[in-house]
Amino acid sequence: MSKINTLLIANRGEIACRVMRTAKEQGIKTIAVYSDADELAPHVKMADDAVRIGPAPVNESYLIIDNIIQAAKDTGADAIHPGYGFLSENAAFSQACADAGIIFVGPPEKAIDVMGDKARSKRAMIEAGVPCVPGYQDEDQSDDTLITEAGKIGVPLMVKAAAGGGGRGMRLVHDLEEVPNAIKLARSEAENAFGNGELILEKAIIKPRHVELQVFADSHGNCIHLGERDCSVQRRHQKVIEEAPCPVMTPELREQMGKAAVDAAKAVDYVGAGTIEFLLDQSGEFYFLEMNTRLQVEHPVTEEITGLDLVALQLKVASGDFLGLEQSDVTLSGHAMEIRLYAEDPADDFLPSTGHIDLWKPSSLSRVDSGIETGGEVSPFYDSMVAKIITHGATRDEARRRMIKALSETALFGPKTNRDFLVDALDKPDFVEGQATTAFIAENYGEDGVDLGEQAFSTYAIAAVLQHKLQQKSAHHLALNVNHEMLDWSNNRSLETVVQYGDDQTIQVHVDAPQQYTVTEGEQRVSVKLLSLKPDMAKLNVDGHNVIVIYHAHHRTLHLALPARSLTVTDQVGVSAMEDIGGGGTVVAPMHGQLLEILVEAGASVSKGDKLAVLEAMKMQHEILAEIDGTVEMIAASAGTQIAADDLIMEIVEKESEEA
Ligand code: MV4
Repeated sequence: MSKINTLLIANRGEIACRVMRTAKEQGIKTIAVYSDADELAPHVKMADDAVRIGPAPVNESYLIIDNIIQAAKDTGADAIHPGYGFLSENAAFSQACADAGIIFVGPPEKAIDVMGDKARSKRAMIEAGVPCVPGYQDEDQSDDTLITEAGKIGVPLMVKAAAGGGGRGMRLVHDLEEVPNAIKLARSEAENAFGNGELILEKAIIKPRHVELQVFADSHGNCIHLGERDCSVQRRHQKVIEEAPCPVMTPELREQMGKAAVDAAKAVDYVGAGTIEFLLDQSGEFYFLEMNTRLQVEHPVTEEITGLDLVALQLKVASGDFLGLEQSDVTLSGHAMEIRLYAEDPADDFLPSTGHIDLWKPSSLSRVDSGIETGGEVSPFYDSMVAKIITHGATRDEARRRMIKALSETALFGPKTNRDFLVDALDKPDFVEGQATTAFIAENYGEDGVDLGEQAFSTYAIAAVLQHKLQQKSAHHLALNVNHEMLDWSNNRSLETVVQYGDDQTIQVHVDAPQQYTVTEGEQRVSVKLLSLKPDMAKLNVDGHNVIVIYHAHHRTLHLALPARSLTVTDQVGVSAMEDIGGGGTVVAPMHGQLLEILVEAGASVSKGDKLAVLEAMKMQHEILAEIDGTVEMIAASAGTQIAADDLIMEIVEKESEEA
C-alpha cells in the first residue's frame, strides 16, 4: 500500500508535468504550486489543485521553503516532489519536509549535503574506492599549500570552487606561473558566488566525454545502476543533446563504471534516483566528478532503453517500499536520444528569447515532454528550456534519424528557438559517428553565436505564396463561402501579388493557374504549387520537389517551419490591405487570460476607440478597443471564461464608406 495519496510538485514547466503524469497514472492526487507568472501555465491546469506561492521571481516563489511547506499542509499533501533545479538539491528543504512530517521524494539530507561540496564528496569517494581525478581536496587552503599541490599535479590544471557545480567557479590553468593568480581569482569568485571560497585542484582532462551513471537505491540498502547517459554535447555547461547508451561504451567499462557508481551512492547511504557524473578520457579512463542528488532533465533516455518509469520508482522508494529490482533485472535495449528545445536565439549568442507562444506544435511521432502550450508565454523569469524530444531506435543511427524527423515536424512560433541549430548539430560528422566530446560545439560552431547561413530564396517564395493565399482567404472568409481553389480566379483582382520583406526584398507572386505560382525576386525565380492547405500545415511543390511546412499567420507576420529551417517574415506591403480585410474588424484576444467583461452587444454600432471588452492576464486588466467604426455582427466569446491568445471575441462589420 502506497503511503502517498497526495503529491505536491514543487516545480513548474515540463518536469512538473512529467511528474504529474506518473502520479496520475498511479491514482495519486496532484497539487501544483505557481507564481503569478504561471497562473495559467500548463502544469497548473494539469494538477488536481494548485496553490499560489508568490510573485514571478524564483526567490520570491519557487525557492521559498516555507511557502511550499505551507501549501503542502493546506492541501493535505503527504509528499513533495521537487523536480530538478529550484529546491531539489537543498538539504534544508529536505529537512523542512521531514520536520513537517511530509515525505521528500529525494535522498536524505546527509547525501545532499556531502554531495553538494566537491571537496567533501571527493574525499568520501576516494575513501569508497571510486576513481577520482588526481588532485588536491583537503581542508588546508593556505596559498603555500595550494601552490605546492598545484606543482605536484602539474598543468593543465583545473581550479574549482568546492561549493560550485555544473561548471560554475571553474578555471583552467595552462602554466604553473598562473597558479597564484588563478587561486586568488577563483577564491574571490567563489566567495562572491557561493559565500565559500574553498577550492580544490585537479589535473585537467582534455576533451573528455561527460558520461553519467543513473543509480537507484531504496531505504533497505538495495542499490543498482540503470546504465549510463552520454551528455557530452553541451554549450557553456548547458546540455543540448543527451543519449543512452554512450556510443563508446563496452560491457566491461559499463560494469566498472556501474560498480563505481553504486559504490559512490552506497558511501553516502543514498536513497532514490541519483546520477554519478564521470569524465571519460580518450584512453578509456574514467573519473568521478560530482553526484546529482535529483531526478535529471535527461532521465527519459534511461527510461527509453530500460523500459522503466523513473518517477514511479522514485515514488516507490520514497514510500519506503523495496526497489523490487536487482541489477540482473535491468536490461538495456536499443538507443535513445534526447534534445532540449530552448527558447533562445542561436544567431544572437544564444540569448534567451521570451514572449507569446503563437503556435506550439510538437511532433506526434515521438515522446515530447513539454510545459508550454499555444497561446501561453515563455516567461523571462525561468529557465529557457521549454521542451524535450525523446526518440528511441534499435540502433543509434535510427534514434538519430528519428530525432531529425521529429524536429522537422516540430514548431514553436513566437520566441526564437534552437530547433534549426539542433537539426544541424545532429547531422555533423563528429556527432553522426558518435565521436562528439565536450568540445563538440566549440569545435564545430565556435564559442559565440551560430550562423546557419542564408535562407534559400525558395523558402521566401513559400512564405510569399502562403501570405498571398491567406490574404485571399481572409478577404473572402466572412462574405462568401467560396471554394478556396476558386480564389485565384477572380475577375476584379490582380493576378499578381507583391510582398515585401524587410526594406529591400520585394517578391512577386504571379498566379499561373489555380494553386500554381511563379515567384520572382530580381533574377531569382521559383515555381510553387500549393498541394494542400490546413490551418497550420501546408504541402507545396517547389521546383518539382514536395515540401511540408508548418505555419502560423498573425496579421502580416508569417512563421514558417521547413524541415530544417525556420523563418519569420512580415509583409510590409500587405499592411494596409490586411487591415482592411478584417484585421480591424476581427477582434481577438491579444493574450491568454480571463475575459472579465464584454461591453457591447450584437448589433451595436461602435466607433474606433470604443471599449469592447476587458481581459485579465498576468494580474493586469487589458481593455480591448475597437479598431474600426462599424456594427458588431456577432459575439463569439462569453464573459467570465478563459480565453487563449488569438481566440475570436467578436466580429465587427465595417461601416459602408461613401465610395463603396
Ligand atoms: C573538468 C574538466 C576537465 N578536467 N575537470 C565542467 C562542469 C563540471 N561538472 C565539471 N566540468 C569539467 N571538469 C577536470 N579535472 C572538464 C570539465 C568540462 C566539462 C565537463 C562535462 C561536460 C562538459 C564540460 C565542458 C567543459 C569542461
